[in-house]
Amino acid sequence: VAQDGPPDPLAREVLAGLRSQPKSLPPKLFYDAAGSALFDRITELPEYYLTRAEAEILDRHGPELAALLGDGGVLIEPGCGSSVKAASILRHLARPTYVGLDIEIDALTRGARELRERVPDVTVRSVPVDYTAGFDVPGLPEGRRMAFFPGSTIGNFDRDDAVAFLARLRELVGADGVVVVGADPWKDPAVLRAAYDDAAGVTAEFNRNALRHLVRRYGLVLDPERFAHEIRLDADRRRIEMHLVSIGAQSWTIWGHPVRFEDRETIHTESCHKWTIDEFRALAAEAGLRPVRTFTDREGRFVEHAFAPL
Ligand code: AVI
Repeated sequence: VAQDGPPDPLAREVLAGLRSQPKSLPPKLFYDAAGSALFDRITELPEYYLTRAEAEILDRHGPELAALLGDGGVLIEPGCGSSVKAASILRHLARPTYVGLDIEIDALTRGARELRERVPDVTVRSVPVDYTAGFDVPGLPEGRRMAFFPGSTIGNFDRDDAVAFLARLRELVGADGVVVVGADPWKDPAVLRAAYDDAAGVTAEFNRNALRHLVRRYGLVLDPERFAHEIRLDADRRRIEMHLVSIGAQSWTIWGHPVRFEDRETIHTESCHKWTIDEFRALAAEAGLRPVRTFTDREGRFVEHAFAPL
């Protein structure tokens, strides 16, 4: 176990979060290889409607979204996720270009390969950047641009950060570009609760993986099993919070610093914002974006927003 202070920027962030009140950890800690595999399992859970609802929208309205970009257009995806989503737009276009931005080289390589299989006509460019730290993408090809940010990942940003991020996407696409964002609106609390606290306990494991990741990556001595998964719904702030609740009082020493937990004290690990269509449009307006098309699935559970610069 390292005793000489936090060894890298992520470790410094972790220590600061655990020594603040209330305690928190950054959600990016979920996503080591094990956490990414757990997230893939979440997207297939019966309770986690988001991925299926969005797939239905993209499948049905792919041609209309593609028409907003046009032949020869450039689709830019920060944090390239499932290539199925981008393919459902690009396969309707001639000579499209896909630009994936991701810090994980493996994700970029896999995404590029899968996309080429799905859309033979596509030109793929992979840019290894941490898109959360701002992005400057030099040498983008000519053509109209669409920034594509599906999956309700925007909901994992706090409101001000979401506005700032959308403003960056607006700049990236330029005056005649399009910004397409998937957002999950507030709905029946029982449906939301089940989506983030599934019967099989996969989301609980995903949440605990933030701690397991710390153990694996830094060799910290702590027991993830001594934390319970808890979600809190906050209707006023339109969000679900994920927490890890300490089972009993416990003390850790992290990089030479003591971290103490009272019984039932929590670590806030993630917020998932659920903005309604109007709330999300208001937020996008603050980022200088106006709605051009809005698509929902048949049951109205999920929304794909298309915006243009104001
Ligand atoms: C990645 N993100 C959109 C997921 C969400 O629904 O906010 C992360 C997640 N957290 C718990 N379940 C899934």
